[in-house]
Amino acid sequence: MHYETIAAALAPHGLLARGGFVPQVEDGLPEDSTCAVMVGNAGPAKWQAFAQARRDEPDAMNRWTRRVLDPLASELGAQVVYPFDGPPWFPFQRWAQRAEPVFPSPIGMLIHPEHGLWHAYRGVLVFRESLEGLPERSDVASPCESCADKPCLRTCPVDAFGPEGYDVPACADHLRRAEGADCLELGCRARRACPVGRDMTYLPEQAEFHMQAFLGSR
Ligand code: B12
Repeated sequence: MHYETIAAALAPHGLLARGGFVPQVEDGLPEDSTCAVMVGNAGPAKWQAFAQARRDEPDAMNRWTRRVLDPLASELGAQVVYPFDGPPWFPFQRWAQRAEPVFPSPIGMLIHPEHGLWHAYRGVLVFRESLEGLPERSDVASPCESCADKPCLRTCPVDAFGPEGYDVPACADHLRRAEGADCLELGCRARRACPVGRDMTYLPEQAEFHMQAFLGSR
């Protein structure tokens, strides 16, 4: 199987092959696997595919993801593992850092040099056979290293991102109040303050969907 075949199968669904890694025993993936390919999204492309295919159901994005990736994995001869199956959660952010140049940002999410903070993961395809054409992880620095200003740490209206990590209750309480409408409807203000990958910013309806899902999960 060639990596480009996997990327081509994902593309009609607005999804990207986002590099791969060689599973180790501690990753908790099937023992006979030799290669894992991260599946994710960046910018509005996945939203556009999802909006056309979505059903009126609870947990709509995750269910759509299963409807897309379960059959695609069988066609490709792979198994699929999802970021939303848990707890315990599979360590998607750790895997992502092995697969491609993404780095922890000051607000916890991983930053990508081109997609900025406007990207996420929808699954990992796990292969028994070895793959051809797997891209090597490129060796670039985190864009946060050269960002002196760090507007992401100064924009949250309730200072949810601090040295102690992410204050989830403070963020969620704010989103439930009238003053939180901006974060709820357009997406996290700290995320929007980041200068990297501005052209990849989620669409307002996409951002609101994710913020509502976050509130609904609590
Ligand atoms: C539990 C969880 C949450 C919890 C707790 C987050 C926290 N305080 O860590 C809650 C519900 C609050 C949450 C919220 C959000 N989350 Co969340 N979440 C997860 C989940 C399911 C498990 C994380 C975990 O504990 N893993 C277990 C450990 C062992 O794995 P790990 O990879 O080594 O852990 C890393 C994280 O804990 C991370 N981390 C530490 N502090 C923070 C803070 C934040 C805000 C985030 C996002 C991550 C993070 O650092 C660790 C080392 O790399 C992951 C999916 C997954 N399976 O990884 C998504 C995930 C981390 N979330 C994600 C996102 C996008 C969000 C939201 C921004 C969603 C939104 N609204 O758009 C919000 C944040 C709210 C906001 N202000 O916008 C993305 C991050 C993508 C990226 N670019 O890095 C993930 C990977 C899901 C995905 N499908 O891609 N999330």
